[in-house]
Amino acid sequence: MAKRALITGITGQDGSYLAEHLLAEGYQVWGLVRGQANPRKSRISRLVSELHFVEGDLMDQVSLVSAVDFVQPDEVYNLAAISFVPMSWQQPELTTEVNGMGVLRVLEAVRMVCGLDKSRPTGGGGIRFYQASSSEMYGKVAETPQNEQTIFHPRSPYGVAKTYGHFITKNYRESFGMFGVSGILFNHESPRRGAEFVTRKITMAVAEIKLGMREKLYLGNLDAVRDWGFAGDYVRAMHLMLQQDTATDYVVGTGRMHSVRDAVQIAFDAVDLNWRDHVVVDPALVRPAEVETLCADPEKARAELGWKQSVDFEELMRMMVEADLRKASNEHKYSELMLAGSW
Ligand code: NAP
Ligand code: F7E
Repeated sequence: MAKRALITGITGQDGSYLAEHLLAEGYQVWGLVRGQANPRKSRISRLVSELHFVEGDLMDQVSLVSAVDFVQPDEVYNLAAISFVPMSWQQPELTTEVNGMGVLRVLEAVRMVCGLDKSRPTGGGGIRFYQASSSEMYGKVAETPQNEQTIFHPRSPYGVAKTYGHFITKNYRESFGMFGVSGILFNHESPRRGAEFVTRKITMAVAEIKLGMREKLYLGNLDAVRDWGFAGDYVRAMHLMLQQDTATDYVVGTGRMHSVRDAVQIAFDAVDLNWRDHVVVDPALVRPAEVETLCADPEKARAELGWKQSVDFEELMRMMVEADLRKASNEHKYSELMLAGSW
């Protein structure tokens, strides 16, 4: 019988790649969705006929228990979150509820459906659980590169909430013997990345500037350094973590550092434009407390999972520019036809 996976956050960037990967691996894939007709207007619209959906929200414990009980999954991937760091300063309480307490609620749903008793740890239960932890937990980094032992010093309400989610997953592993793992994933991007994140903001702007649709790109801290990889590669690591004999946490990243300025340079070079003619630094986009540098040490994932990335940073940025050029030129042609009255 096909294994069943339940993905929270299936409509997000990672959820869409993970759903494709698990379908290709022969899984029956269920997505937890919220809101009316949500899957039909999202990144997974073309997969809708191959997927199954169940309603639920990380803010609503009962909905999560019902969803896990209804699906009876072999594996739960908890990807749902408020994932844009600046939003966590605007709405810290909501971010903490979803990214922190939300993890506890999913773990409780799994524990209850597995029948794990709080007073009598039973050593597991049938459902394996993946938590989407983040390199933002390292924040003001204690050492470079960061590995599974590096201490956390989060710098945003997002990072603090993710740190709670990380430790409560570890605690359920230690308290109940639950097969719960956290993937500490560094930044990963793709043509499906949300438009608010810096790589996609850059590649969308480059496409529009190249097509004459706008002149300027406003950015914040160009000196920030990240370890950026391709989302399609990172979802393979999530799946591998749940196929191991023992549950343990893994860092996933490339081990390479690039600045926001490097990302800008590569993207503008891809269309033969000089970024200095177009990029404007807007101090309003600088964060209250910045994570200056991040760099993964993915040795454990390489050695134990056999995981490695297939796309390097330059290829990734060019892939995103090309995708945004195609998208913007289609929209451009469409609006020109509309203006000419011939549509
Ligand atoms: P994303 O594109 O922003 O997707 C977030 C998902 O969470 C969406 O499907 C959204 O659903 C869902 N969601 C938000 N609030 C919810 C709630 N209250 N109940 C149920 N679902 C809710 O994020 P992503 O880039 O795919 O990231 C996936 C996960 O990995 C997140 O937990 C993120 O924090 C973490 N992470 C990401 C990165 C990265 O570089 N991408 C790195 C480390 C960790 P709607 O469609 O309904 O809004
Ligand atoms: O910022 C700088 C900004 O918003 C990257 C999420 O997936 O990865 C992501 O979080 C850097 C920061 O991602 C702009 O200050 C400069 O230093 O693309 P980002 P993030 O904050 O690193 C982690 C691992 C996650 O877990 C998160 O969910 O770029 N930057 N100028 C800018 N960033 C943005 N967004 N916009 C700018 O104009």
